[in-house]
Formats: sequence, structure tokens, C-alpha cells
Amino acid sequence: MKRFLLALIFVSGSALGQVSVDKPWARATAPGAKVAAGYMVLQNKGAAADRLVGASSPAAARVELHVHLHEGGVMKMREVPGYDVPAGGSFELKPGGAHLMFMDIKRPFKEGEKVPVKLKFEKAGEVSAEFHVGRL
Ligand SMILES: [Cu+2]
Repeated sequence: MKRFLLALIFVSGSALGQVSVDKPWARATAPGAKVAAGYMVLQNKGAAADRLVGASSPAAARVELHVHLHEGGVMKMREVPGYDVPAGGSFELKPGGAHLMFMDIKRPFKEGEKVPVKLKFEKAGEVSAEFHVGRL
């Protein structure tokens, strides 16, 4: 019986995943802006790779995963289906690189506010984070 319980604890522990979110923040928006960008560092302390596959927030109609690309000397943004977070490693979303794009925001993001976001990982499932709104 004791061995059975230990096995259960081990299984539920590993199913939860080992992903955490460091320093989530979003940029304040100019009046009338319809989109906002969010950044964070995804840490994976687990032994298996995981993948961020989606995000949502009550502050925006939808949240997309974007990357920046240089195409013919022009900086462009493109939506991607996910970000890989390697086992024992991290993935950084930062200005000029990968970012969450809040689409059709309901009102401007003001410095000092917090924006709740739900992140969906392939293995870790749903992880909640509060994005602190920084400077414009
Ligand atoms: Cu974008």
C-alpha cells in the first residue's frame, strides 16, 4: 500500500510540469493603441522539454505568440504556433525578439497596472501569471 501511494505522488508531481514564469511584464500603451506587447522568461526545471502553445487574457480579445524577423533589412513580426522551452533550460521573450502580442486590448495598459495572463503549456498545462505594466 505504501509503495502504491508513493507511486501516485510521483506521477501527479511529474504531470504538473516544472515550468515557471520569471519577470512577466508588458509595455504601457499609447492612447488609442489596439495592441500591446508582453515579455517574460520561461524556466523549465523539469527533465523533459515543454512548449508554450497558447495564451489568453481578460484584457485583450486574444493573445498571440509573436517573433521578430529581419526580412530584407525590415523588422517584421510574425505569429508562431509555440515556443520551445528546453529541459533544464529557459526561453526568453524580450523586446526585439519573441513576445506575447495582446490583440484588440480593451483599454490602454497603464504603467503600474497588472495584467492577468493564462499561459498554456503542452505538458505543464495552464500556468497563470501577472504581467506588470512598465514604461511606454
Ligand atoms: Cu507582435
